[in-house]
Amino acid sequence: MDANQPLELSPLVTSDVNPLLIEGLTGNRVTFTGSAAGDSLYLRVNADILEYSIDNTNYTPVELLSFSSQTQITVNLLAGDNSLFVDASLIQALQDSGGQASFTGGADADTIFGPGGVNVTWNVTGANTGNIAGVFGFTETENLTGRGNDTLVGANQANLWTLNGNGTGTLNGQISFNNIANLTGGSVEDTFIISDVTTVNIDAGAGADRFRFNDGVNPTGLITGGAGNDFLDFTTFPTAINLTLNGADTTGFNGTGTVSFAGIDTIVGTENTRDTLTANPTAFSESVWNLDAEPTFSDRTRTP
Ligand SMILES: [Ca+2]
Ligand SMILES: [Ca+2]
Ligand SMILES: [Ca+2]
Repeated sequence: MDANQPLELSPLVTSDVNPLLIEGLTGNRVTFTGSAAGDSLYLRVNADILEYSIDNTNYTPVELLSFSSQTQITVNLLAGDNSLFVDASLIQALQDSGGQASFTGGADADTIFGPGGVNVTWNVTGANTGNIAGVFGFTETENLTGRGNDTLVGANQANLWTLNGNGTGTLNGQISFNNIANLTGGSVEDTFIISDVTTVNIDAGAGADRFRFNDGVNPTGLITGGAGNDFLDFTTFPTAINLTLNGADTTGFNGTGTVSFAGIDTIVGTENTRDTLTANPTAFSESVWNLDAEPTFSDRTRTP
């Protein structure tokens, strides 16, 4: 959906997507209310004044509103496939002032487009709920689109992540995300199913986390298991893998090869008999291989 989307609609429809209401405006509060159809709203701050637009071309200042710790900007776009575009200048103004903003997508599929020019953290705290950088909350939101080197953080619950493109995927089947460079799991089990080529850095956080590689690999992104017994699982990977263990710390082994990884404790190979696992001879003073039915490697401190 591009910035000019409302202009592509026929004139008959345009009048129905424009009735954006500005309500409850005081010195520190304002509410934007959309229509029952799909609405687009662009928010930015220019010279300390909040400005809004429906087409990213014509902006209207909200001069009565000033930024302080009391500031509350509420956006409720009601039903329809809504799009909210949050400029970096607004995130900055909220962070500087201690003010807050919130977005309610309403029914249907709603998208937040994050700020460009800065790297922000998107925190998902529940079903279709979370915040950007702790200052811009959202609920009833189905799609998150990052810009730049953004990070998406899952809640401290069992999470299921699917990656089906570069920086693109879903979280718990509820939120889809695009153009996200870094994913951070919660404190318990996160499962990442990687089904396309990605270059995302993934830190699964604490808990017993699993990275399952289907058709996809992560050629330049780093896979970090963190604390807990974390799995690299190539059971359904279509070709042989080659991995080299380069070291270990208290969170597990790190290495390179088909994927680059750290904090990993268990590796499950493919069905292919040509998988290789190599221990970098300069990395370990002791290498103990136990080649029984469930082979193990140990440097006598950690066993994957
Ligand atoms: Ca709407
Ligand atoms: Ca985790
Ligand atoms: Ca680990």
